[in-house]
Formats: sequence, structure tokens, C-alpha cells
Amino acid sequence: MYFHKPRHGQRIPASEITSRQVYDARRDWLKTAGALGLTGLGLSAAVQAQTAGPGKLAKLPGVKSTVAGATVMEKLTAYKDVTSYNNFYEFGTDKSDPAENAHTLKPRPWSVVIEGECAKPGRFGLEDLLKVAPMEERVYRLRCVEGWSMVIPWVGYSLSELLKKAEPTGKAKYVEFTTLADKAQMPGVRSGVLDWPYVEGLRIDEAMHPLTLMAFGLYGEVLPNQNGAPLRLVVPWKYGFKSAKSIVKIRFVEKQPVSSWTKAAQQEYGFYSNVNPTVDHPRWSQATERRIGEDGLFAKRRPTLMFNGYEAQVGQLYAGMDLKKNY
Ligand SMILES: Nc1nc2c(c(=O)[nH]1)N[C@H]1C(S)=C(S)[C@@H](COP(=O)(O)O)O[C@H]1N2
Ligand SMILES: [Mo]
Repeated sequence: MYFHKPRHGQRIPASEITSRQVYDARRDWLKTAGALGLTGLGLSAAVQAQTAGPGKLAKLPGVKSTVAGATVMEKLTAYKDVTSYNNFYEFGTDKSDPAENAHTLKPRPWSVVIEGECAKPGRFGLEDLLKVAPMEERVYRLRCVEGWSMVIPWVGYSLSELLKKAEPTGKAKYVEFTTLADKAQMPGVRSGVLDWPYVEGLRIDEAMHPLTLMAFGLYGEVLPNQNGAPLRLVVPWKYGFKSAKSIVKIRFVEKQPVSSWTKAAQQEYGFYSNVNPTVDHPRWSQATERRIGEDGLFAKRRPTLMFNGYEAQVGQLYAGMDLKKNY
């Protein structure tokens, strides 16, 4: 059985190594939003530069985010790489499996149950979830625990916007996320590689942090299935596996949830999973990373940054904690 094979990434076929396909276009944003019927969402008229998508899926533009740390000024990873080099074990364990197999996922209709320690639990349809807050574009690094990273222009809003609608009680110390596990749509769920459904958790203050993103799109379009359609988390300062895809349930809980990865290998994947170059994975160093799309023979690995580069924004959440113990 393979858990995050460490040298997996060296097998990227040359065909995936593409040049940058980014067009920083200034769009007639209101026209686009109007066509989508999004103008009633309280979007500001301060139209910002958007990242144009490849025109493959339905448009989902976002205004440029003003959240601190939400716009990494690094070259974007090409759409082709973002959508063809994935971890989504419900569709297989190879990086190419999700792009090949995820066409059987049906992201519409979709709903999410919000329950547990909150005053207003309920089931929310995707159309309502899309309208909880204005869509923002946020350029985040995503670093996998395996030692590769990407820079992706996500579209979504702070998870806190959704969570506060449910009015969590004082007992809501953690938030547990459960994702779809349907054998009919997801061939990988027939394998025992993980204990399905995929479950992840955050402490309530991590979940409420403005950088924690409920993402519905990337590159100005709705999420491709292989990236976790129709909605996924993106927690940019934590290893990629915390960013649960295709979420169906959000539960406020008093006790720390047990994630699927912790169940699979407790000594390798702790609850916090903050990106930390000084804490090695038991089987490999976490000091450096390979940026997908920079895989030439002479491409250097990049040094991994504390909290994936978001220390200024999130370091305070962990003040006084021993991050070697709380890995
Ligand atoms: N449901 C689900 N979510 C998941 C995973 C998964 O296997 N299943 N893999 C995680 C891991 S290990 C990573 S690195 C990121 C990868 O996101 P991406 O493929 O969109 O880049 O998704 C995370 N979310
Ligand atoms: Mo990962």
C-alpha cells in the first residue's frame, strides 16, 4: 500500500511540462457577472484584473481579494498542470488518475449538510452556497506533503462567511469536513487505500481565519472535477491533504476530529499538518519543494517556507505551541 510515495513526483511525463499559459486580462467584469446573474450579490464595482481561464468550463470570475496574503506574486502554475497532476485518491493514487477518471463525478446537483454544534444547521444547495459571499480571486501556493507545489488562482470566499451563517455555539471547538465517497462515481473508493469517506478537520480559529478558502473555481472558471468540484477547501499554510475536495458535510464538534490521513499513518500525518520545513516527514525531508512546471533537468528545488509563506498571517494561531509535537 502506498501512502504519499515520496519520489512519486519524479515521474512526470514531459508532455505535462508546459510553458506558462497565463493571460492577465482586464475583463469587463460586470458584463461577465451580469451574464452569470451574479450582479445581485453585492459585488463592488471596483473591478480588478482577472486571470483568464482556458474557456473549458463555466465562467466563475472573482474580484481581486483584499485579504492579507491572498495574492502570491509568483508565476502561476499552468492550468494544464493544475488539472493533470492531482491527488484525489477517490479516483486513483497516480497523479494522472484524477484527470483520467473524474469525468464520472457529477458535481450538480450538489448540497452540503452543516450540522453539529451550531444554532442553524441545515442542508444547503450549491446555488445558495455560491451566493453566500462575493467570489474573490486568490492566488495561493499549495504544497503537498510529498514535496511538490503549485501556485493557483482560486475563486471562492472565506470559509468563515459560510460558517458564521450556521451560528456555531461555544462548544464548536473544531470543524470536521467529510467529502463524497460514492463507488458509483468514484472508482478509487472500491480500494482500501484510505478509510472512506475522506475526513479532515481544522481548529475553529483556523477554520475562521480569512485565508481559509471555500473554493468553487480556479482560473476564472468552475472547479474541474479532478480539483474537487463543485467545492473544496483550500488551507494555504497547511499540507495539501488538509484541503478536502468535493465536500458534502461540515460538522462543528467539541473534540478534535480524526482525519483519514491520521488514521492511515498517525506518526506521519498529524492533526495540524502545518507546512514546516524544520519538521521532517518520517520518511523524507520537508526542507525543499519542487514547483510543478519547473521540472527541467537543471531546475532547482525551492526552499520550503515556514507555514508555506503565510507565517505573517497565521503564525499567531500557534503561539506557544510546540510545532514539533503538534506536527
Ligand atoms: N477528497 C479528497 N480530497 C483531497 C485529496 C483526496 O485524495 N481526496 N487529496 C489531498 C491532497 S494529498 C492534496 S496535495 C490536494 C491536491 O489538490 P489538487 O490535486 O487540486 O492540486 O488535495 C487534497 N484533497
Ligand atoms: Mo498531498
